[in-house]
Amino acid sequence: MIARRILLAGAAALAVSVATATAALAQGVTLRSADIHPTDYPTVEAVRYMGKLLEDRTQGRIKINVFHSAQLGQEKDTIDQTRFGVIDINRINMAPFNNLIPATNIPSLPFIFRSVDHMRKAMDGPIGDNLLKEFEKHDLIGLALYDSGSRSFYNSKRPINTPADMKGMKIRVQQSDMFVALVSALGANATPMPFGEVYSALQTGVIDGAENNWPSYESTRHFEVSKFYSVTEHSLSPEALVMSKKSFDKFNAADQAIIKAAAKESVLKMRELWDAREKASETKVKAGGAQINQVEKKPFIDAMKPVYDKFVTDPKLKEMVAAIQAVN
Ligand code: GTR
Repeated sequence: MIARRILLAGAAALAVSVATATAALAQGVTLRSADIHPTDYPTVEAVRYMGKLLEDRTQGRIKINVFHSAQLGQEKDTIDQTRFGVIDINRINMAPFNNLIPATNIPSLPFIFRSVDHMRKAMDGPIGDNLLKEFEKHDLIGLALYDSGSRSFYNSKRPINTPADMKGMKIRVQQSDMFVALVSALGANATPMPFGEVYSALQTGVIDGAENNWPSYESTRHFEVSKFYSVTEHSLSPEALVMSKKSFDKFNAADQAIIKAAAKESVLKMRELWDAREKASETKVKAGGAQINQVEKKPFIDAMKPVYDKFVTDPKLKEMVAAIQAVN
């Protein structure tokens, strides 16, 4: 009897909470999404596009508000906030996840992808899907993978032609042990630092250089204080679009499917914006005085081999590397 009453009370409470949640969702929710990039950056625009799709497909019940320009914090700090559900959606590079989720090291590895096409093919297929699933163990839903072009070194001292040119240089890296190892393998001193601190660190000489793709080198205006851009294209570390599992679980299965589909569809939009922005950024930095030099990649590839030995240790990661290499 008592048990039955408790059961009924429990069921009633559950019904109330479901009703409250449903009412809230019926009225509409605006998901908070984080990005460190400025408002016109392709990643920001792509998540806004995803929001538009959601709004259209749910008659305005689900919207996204993108807090750009690091309004919600630097990338590493926003990871925990997303896991706890304070931030609903987060667009972050793979690198700040490297220490937390071992599989994310693989697509960040130096020269793992032969080209942008190779990266897109690998990330669009089962390898990318499995990678996205890895986030779930950490209270995150992996929604999609975005392009991030290719990262190259830039510095204020001299053009880099060979790894020897980097000896002793202080190079900023993302907060990832793998990136520290990658730069150390070239004989430079790796300095992990949040993105937002790099401009003044370059300007004051705390660091000699950093590494990034064309759009980030341009949007941050790093080219003003670090004019030698050497096209090493050593990492194609993609961007991850993740959602807090706590936030995701508040939706019913139908809405969850709509969210996942909208995220996937934003990938193509992102690529269109990205390809255009890369070209525009390259032109802009050149006009702004950046000195670009091409490099022979082989010595860099050889010097970075030890990074694989250090980070590709367990069989699952080895399999992932082999699977990526096997993609044509
Ligand atoms: C950019 C990337 C950012 C961030 C940044 C960095 O290319 O889009 O998410 O990782 O690089 O170097 O910190």
